[in-house]
Amino acid sequence: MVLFVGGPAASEEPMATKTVPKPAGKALETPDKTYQGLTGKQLIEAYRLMFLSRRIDDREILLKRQQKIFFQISGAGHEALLVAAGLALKPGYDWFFAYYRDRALALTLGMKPLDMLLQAVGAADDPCSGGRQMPSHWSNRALNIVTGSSPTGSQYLHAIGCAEAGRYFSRHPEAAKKAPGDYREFKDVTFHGDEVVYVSSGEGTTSQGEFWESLNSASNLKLPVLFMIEDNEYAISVPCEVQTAGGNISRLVSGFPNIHFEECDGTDPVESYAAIMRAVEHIRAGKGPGFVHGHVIRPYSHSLSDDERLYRPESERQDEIKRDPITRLQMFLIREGILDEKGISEIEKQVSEEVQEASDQALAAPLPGKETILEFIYSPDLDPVSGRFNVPPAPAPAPAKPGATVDKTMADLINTCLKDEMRRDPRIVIFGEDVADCSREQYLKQKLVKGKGGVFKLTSGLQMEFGPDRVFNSPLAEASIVGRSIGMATRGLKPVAEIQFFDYIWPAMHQLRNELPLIRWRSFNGFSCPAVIRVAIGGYLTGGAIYHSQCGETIFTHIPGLRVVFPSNALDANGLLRTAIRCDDPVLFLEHKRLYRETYGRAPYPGPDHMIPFGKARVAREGNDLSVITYGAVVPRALQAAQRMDREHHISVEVIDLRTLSPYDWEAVARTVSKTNRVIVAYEDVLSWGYGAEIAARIADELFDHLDAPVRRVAAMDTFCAYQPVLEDEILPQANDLYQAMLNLSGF
Ligand SMILES: Cc1ncc(C[n+]2csc(CCOP(=O)(O)OP(=O)(O)O)c2C)c(N)n1
Repeated sequence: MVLFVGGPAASEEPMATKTVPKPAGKALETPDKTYQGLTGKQLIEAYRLMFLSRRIDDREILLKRQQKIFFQISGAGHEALLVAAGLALKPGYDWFFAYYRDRALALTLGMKPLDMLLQAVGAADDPCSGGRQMPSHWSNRALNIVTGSSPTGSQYLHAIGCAEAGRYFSRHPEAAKKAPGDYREFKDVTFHGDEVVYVSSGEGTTSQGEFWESLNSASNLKLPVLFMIEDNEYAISVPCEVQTAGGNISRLVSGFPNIHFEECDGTDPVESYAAIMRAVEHIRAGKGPGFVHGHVIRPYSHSLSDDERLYRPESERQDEIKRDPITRLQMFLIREGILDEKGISEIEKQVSEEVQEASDQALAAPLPGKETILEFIYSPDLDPVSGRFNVPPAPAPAPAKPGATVDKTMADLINTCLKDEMRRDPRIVIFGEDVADCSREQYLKQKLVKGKGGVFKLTSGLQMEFGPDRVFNSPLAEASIVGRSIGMATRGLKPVAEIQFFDYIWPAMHQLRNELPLIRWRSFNGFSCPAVIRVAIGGYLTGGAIYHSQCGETIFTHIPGLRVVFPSNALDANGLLRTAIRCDDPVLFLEHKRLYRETYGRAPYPGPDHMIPFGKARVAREGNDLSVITYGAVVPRALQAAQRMDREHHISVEVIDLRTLSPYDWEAVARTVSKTNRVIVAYEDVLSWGYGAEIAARIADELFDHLDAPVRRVAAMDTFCAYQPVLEDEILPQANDLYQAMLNLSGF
């Protein structure tokens, strides 16, 4: 008998044949017998896939040792559970957020050994990422395997958003229609009423907050999500009893309502399949999520960079090897008379040949050209900088009564933009903390309450007009708001989610830095997630203090793949928000709280189609002697200072409002600096390492010949914003600070 003992293969002989013949030998003594619904034929196929998965791992290990690939992490020991999951689910129908140990799942769903080895070598034709991601970061659009990342746990929230999107499209199939002229033109939508969204991780990852946030929402909303926990008892070197109170994740989560729970021996494909099928049945019936906790083994250390002998004694490792799923299935097949030793050897020979051939092909494959590096940071289809997004305001209607004003605040025109866009595009959903008018809808229906619609009332009336499927409150969990948006947008919805205060954006940082802007680039345009995240930002509030006054936009402009917008007035907010919604890239839309209802910058309603392209600055004030480059709430302060300079010193100051910070309008900067030869960069965030540093550095670098004076910055002090208004005034840049800087620079 050929027994597979679970060690990496030292070498594999190149094989001559190309075709994969059927296994010879004695097979299927009892062809009609099934095992928890699996036929003998399916079990033979399961064995083939499990062995194939292990052989690819072994091959990668060999290649890594030969320095032909650069990283290896194996799925060894997890194969039985994952082949069972692959057999229970439908590729291209269900959705998959798989983690790095899910090689056997990916193979069962239809990925090929060559696909995997092309990724391992980092080939141009790596179908998962075009040579950008480490091996075992699965992605395949046709199979609905959504690009995965390396951070453990962030995928859970994407699965929630994906499931919500599937449900939304099932309830509102008209929303799935393509429409020309905006992101929908490039976003195909497929959905099925009984689809399952699979998401997996190891047991260590269940320590992440994102796992708990996702369980909370899946359970509460009865979402069709299959949670798969592959418990190999270790997270690198940390054992499960250190990760999880009581040492068993099933016990901890058992109180969540609506979930069907299963705990199984994940080294046994038959038991695993039965457990997964029961969970899948519950999910497809619309009863809620399933949770399968499979106990597996990890015979190859965490990764090739880890040596588990440093923290696991030999006795423990030997015990584990006795549970090797490949050996177990092999013995099962023989015992049950499904396949004999000859048949098994035949399968193993075929698999070895296939892997050898794929490996040879991958090693000969062309590498990615350096010219591809910047491809797919943003949408290749729709450029929000282009003239296509330039739609001037419609003419303002005459005031109803003489003397009455038609001017609207920034808050009004953001609200109006959301309403107009929601009427136009049924794929838009709005959610966040407190954004609904009233979660207990009956109060609205009975007219017992007026409704809230956001702590700043920016989403007021939206739930009443568009209903709770499209406008709803989220749990108080910022990572979840952004993570769910990513899952929704990946499926084709357009979430316009709200983070209530910029000060509380940080729990979502992982999603904003490592996921949202990377989906397109890391999948080589396989997936995209053009979500809009609106955030109330900034100080000058008198009493906002530290945690209601923060800026910090620079941290986000530092992220490739994310558009960052920061309007200073009502009309721009309206036109830029519409561009954000209609475009095909993820956008962080920063709304200054102090500007929401200012008298400054009010404007008439510009109609339902007004758009401003990104990366086009506005000359807020023409001038000849000195330039101020700024944005947000510093714009009105700079204008005030400029007027005073004119009044008191006849010095004419030009004020440039950047409007969008990434991309930004370098041409406008160059134009004004070449004209006035003196420049201040002004911003509300702390001075050091702020947004102005980049602009000032580039001016010094590229416009040195045009400068008659050093580039100056005016910004907040390098501290936090204090509560007491006397301190706040001192800390944040005021019109007088700008005036002093202008005076000083003009005399340089
Ligand atoms: C957020 C995050 N923190 C740390 C890591 C480094 N890391 C990679 S895998 C891993 C252990 C994961 O353990 P577990 O979830 O049990 O899965 P297993 O690898 O055992 O299958 C760690 C700490 C990471 N990738 N992401």
